[in-house]
Amino acid sequence: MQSVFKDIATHLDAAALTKQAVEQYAPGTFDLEQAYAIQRESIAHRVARGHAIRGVKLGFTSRAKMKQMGVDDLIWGWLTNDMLFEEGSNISLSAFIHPRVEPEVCFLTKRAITGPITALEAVQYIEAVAPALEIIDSRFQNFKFDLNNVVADNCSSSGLVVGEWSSAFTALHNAFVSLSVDGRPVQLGSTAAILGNPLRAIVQVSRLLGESGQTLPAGSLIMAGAATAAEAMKAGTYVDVDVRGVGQAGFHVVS
Ligand code: OOG
Ligand code: MG
Repeated sequence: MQSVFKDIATHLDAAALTKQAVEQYAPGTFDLEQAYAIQRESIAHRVARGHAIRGVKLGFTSRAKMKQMGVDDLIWGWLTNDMLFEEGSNISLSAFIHPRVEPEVCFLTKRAITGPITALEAVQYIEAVAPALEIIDSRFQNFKFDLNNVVADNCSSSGLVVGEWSSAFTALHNAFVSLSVDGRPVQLGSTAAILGNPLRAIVQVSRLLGESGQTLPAGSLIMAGAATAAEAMKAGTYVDVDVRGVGQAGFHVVS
């Protein structure tokens, strides 16, 4: 890897660590393939600090998210165990730059994904599904980025809260989703907004892993992408997601 890309990975990793937003890179600084290489290098920094890889996340799997952020391509990034927060816990804004929260579903794999799988096979690879909240925190100023920048920044990944696991796979094709703040719904949607059915996230992940020559072990998490736009996190509130027929998950935002 060219040292200029190594430096970008170090710079983005430092932005996450110090919670200082940085400027987006100018178009042409790196292409999409180089952005994924920068992403992997920034994850290597986390792993070197003792954090284990726990799975992957997809981004821009719903129109609502594409529209909110102005990016139309599906993206993927890595989840590490330092991103996991307990359901119902207090999550401090001080751990982030300008965090937002969005409603998702999370899968737990039961078999290693080592090559492309079809939609019909997807469920055979899944141990369980859970309602989930993703905390995204772009390392870029004003939460603004283009496709290559957000990919290099590990797709804004910064935290997740996962509710109770179940095998409610059949509910997923069109489950009502609500994101509430202090019990008041702020974003409403359906799991159908996520690739038509969030189970397709498994298919997409298998394809992307295959293309990049990587595999995902059994027991990994897969975040399918948000069903609705994200909301800024505010101290003193309680945020929760309800995925009807699948369950609920929430956390307290503290300063
Ligand atoms: C990029 C990450 C997108 C999703 O669920 O669509 C994403 C961002 O919006 O900052 O996580
Ligand atoms: Mg997300």
